[in-house]
Amino acid sequence: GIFLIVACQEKRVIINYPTTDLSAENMVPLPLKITPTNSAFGLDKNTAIYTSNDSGFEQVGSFLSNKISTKINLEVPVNTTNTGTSKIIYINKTDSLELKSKEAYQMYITQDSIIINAKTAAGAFRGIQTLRQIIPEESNDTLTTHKMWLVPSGKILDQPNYEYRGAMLDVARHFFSVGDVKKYLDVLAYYKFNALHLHLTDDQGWRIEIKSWPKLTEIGASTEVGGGPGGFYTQEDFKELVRYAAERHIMIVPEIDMPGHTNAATVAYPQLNGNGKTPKVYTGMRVGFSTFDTNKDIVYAFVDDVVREISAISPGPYFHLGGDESHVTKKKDFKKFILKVSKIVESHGKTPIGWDEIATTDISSNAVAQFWRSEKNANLALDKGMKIILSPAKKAYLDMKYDTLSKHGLTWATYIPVDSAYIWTPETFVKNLPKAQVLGIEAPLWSETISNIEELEYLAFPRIIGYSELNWTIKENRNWENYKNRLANQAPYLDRMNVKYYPTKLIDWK
Ligand code: TNX
Repeated sequence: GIFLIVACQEKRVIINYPTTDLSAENMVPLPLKITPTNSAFGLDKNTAIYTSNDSGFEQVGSFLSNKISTKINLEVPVNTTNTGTSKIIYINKTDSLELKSKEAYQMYITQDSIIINAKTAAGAFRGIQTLRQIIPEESNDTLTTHKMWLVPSGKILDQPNYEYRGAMLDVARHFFSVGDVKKYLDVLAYYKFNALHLHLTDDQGWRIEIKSWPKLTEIGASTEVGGGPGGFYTQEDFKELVRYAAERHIMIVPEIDMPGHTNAATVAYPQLNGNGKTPKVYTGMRVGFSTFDTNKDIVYAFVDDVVREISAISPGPYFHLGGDESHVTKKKDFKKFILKVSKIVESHGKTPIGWDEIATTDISSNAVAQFWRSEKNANLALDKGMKIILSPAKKAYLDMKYDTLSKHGLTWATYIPVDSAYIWTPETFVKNLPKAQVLGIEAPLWSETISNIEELEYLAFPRIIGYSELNWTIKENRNWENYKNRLANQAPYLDRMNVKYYPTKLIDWK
């Protein structure tokens, strides 16, 4: 609009920019369509950001300004009334027909301006991640006397391959602080993820305050795998994580794993226990030994309280009820429990998600099955018309070791080196997979073998960056050789973020 006109009337020196190639930039995930025009936008002290008059778009503008400042130490004002600026980055809300999804965006980069068009603030937010990636680390213009960062010109049209692009973090086996999770969220946002699933409870710990059942955290949060101190999020902590994630257009998906994986809950409240043994604190790594008593009313009253309290502080559409590895729950009890709990979840306004075992029950087709191990269960879910999330352990488990030398991780599914994590086709991974029934890929990070942020980063990075591309970039545009080079060039960003990624020899790190 108006700022564009002002900028164009501004007298400016015509600079002969070097020839550039926007399509050769190291963008991850790779955008849908890139059309280079071989010139450049010179980002400098005369640049200002303007946004549509919409609070979501204004927030995106401020976010971009902050990130430019931390990357290249340049202050770019947002929606300033000072007319001394001659170049603009415009973040614009529009209904262009070319934008096919809420998260789609267009970016037009010319000598005078960068215009990012999106239907929603989420789309604009995805767009500014791309822009962050193509701003050079160092001032690289030799023709001006002041510092200038040349952004290659051209047009980008971009949209996600899948609507749900997730990471999961197990904070139950080992607890991770609010600060750790925020750091993870920062990097997930840069690679266009939009969901963080928190595995909040398991045999070893209960990690979220429930006001109506206080012993869950007073007793159930007191330890973790290996006997360390454990920990938990207060509801205020959780709200802060939700807020921080929302600022990055990422939804938090809370998981309370049941009826198995419930030892910590039953240590706090033995009346919930259904395995016939006296519950004791557990700090080992076995699975499948615990269960709620699925025949007691008190258990369903408990679940209702827990789901209500968490749903009240989770604005996202989903609630994950677990359902995996309930090896000591009778089959018929498991079926009854999952059905009842899924109805409780729906009664609190949320769509249930569960691990693929839930497809063996009569759960409604509105529920989502997370395929982790059983292709048979995945097919059951698809036959019922359920949507699925793809987390196949052999390809997408971040807790699998890279190779025999890995310092952390498990091996039960396989080894997953960085190339193997990228080279697979989620679109055809399950037989007869209708694309419309796939929400997207989620990469789980189970934490039996990791107890701090550095160890988390060792397993998550760089593999999770590959999942961002499988999730965002269409199959036809994905290619390992090409990705490999773009991944190598993520090193300066990861270093700046102090992310201790595993420096695999498969990549020629820059
Ligand atoms: C299986 S994946 C589990 C988790 C473990 C993980 C370790 C799933 C739904 N259940 O309880 O942490 O393996 O890789």
